[in-house]
Amino acid sequence: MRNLLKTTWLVPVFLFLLSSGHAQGDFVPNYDESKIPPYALPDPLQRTDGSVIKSTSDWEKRKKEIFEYFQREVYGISPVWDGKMEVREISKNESAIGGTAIRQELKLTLSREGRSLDMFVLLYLPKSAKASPVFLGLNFYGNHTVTDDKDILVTGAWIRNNETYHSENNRASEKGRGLRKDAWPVEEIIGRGYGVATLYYGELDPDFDDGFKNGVHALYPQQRDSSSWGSIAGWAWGLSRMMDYLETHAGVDKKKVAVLGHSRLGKAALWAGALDERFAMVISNNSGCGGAALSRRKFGETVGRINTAFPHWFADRFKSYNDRENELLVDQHQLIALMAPRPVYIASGVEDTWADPKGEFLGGLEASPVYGLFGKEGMPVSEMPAVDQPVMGTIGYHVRSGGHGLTRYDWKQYLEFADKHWGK
Ligand code: GTR
Repeated sequence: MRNLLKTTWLVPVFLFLLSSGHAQGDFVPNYDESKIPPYALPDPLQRTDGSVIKSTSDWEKRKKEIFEYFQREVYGISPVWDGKMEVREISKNESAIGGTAIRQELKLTLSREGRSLDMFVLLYLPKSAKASPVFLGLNFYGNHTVTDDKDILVTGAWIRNNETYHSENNRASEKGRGLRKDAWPVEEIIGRGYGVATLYYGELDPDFDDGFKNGVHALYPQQRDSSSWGSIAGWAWGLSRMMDYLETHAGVDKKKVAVLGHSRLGKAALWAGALDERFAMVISNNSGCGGAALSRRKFGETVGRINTAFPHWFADRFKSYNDRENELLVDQHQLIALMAPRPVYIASGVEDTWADPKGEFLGGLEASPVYGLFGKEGMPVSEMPAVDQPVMGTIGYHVRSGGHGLTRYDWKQYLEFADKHWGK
């Protein structure tokens, strides 16, 4: 009994480590550049039959090949939306952010074959006679965490339990209000003439392994197979539904919607950009493994590790590449290439070694030849820039000081990148 008492305290610690995805088990991450296994990257400009891509029209065929491969083997195939969306405004403030912005909360209800799903969107637009460009991104802990604004609804959606954000019994609480405002500098974004739209990602698909019974997957309860959509594809698919709505909004410049995400949501933003070309700009913040970082480097988090810690994120087939990255016919630079010729920004944190900053940089660099095909400069440098020295071609990149997170510094670069490409 004494022995039992001595060790039972380990159980919650173990469960915590498991849920945070960093439980190591037998897995020892490599953080040593000299121990990266030898690898050859698949060439984005060569088709699987060996033919070389020389024109943008050839690229369309290659792009389809790459996209379908990612869909089938990595993220999973998501359905073409064939349901109905009902929009209800649940609040409007014509004088938000000191009178400079219009704030709306909208409930988008998706329904299909007698099933439905609610999405609560928070939207800030600058008060302006013109339609505004918008940054669209999912948030981690609910819309009420994004700003101090007392009026924002705390929805009853399933949420991860988390002491910092005051969620208990898998429900968010009032106490979480404003706790993520540093990651969402709304006032600055509005001040620069941009709007911002966000939604809690767990409303699209709660982030746990439930056999794909809830969230957007429940709208399509048909039999699943090993290539069906995982959670990342579900979050990306939800971003497209938000875009369906934004396109109808007179205050939104639908040709200038940037999709942005941090970490697992950075992976989702990249996949959303690949799935949906209405996203005119794509921003990946610290997206790491399964995002911008090259899988073949096996630096920090690996394919095997991510599929073990998060078995619900990708298509089941992706698990067959655990520890067999070289057998994939793609690597993540080709995901970035799918955005071409649209501007894409990749950001790393120098201490965020789990996400492999260098691998994220190389993901962008190796996508650059495809931008070249369009007469555009992809990554404007061939060596990884120094810390806090952003570079901005049609592909932008920075590695900032500090670790994993979406910071004001990151936003500052995104605003500048958008100004640069959208002519402000
Ligand atoms: C980690 C996971 C990463 C990253 C991160 C996050 O635990 O291993 O791939 O997505 O979570 O989303 O914060």
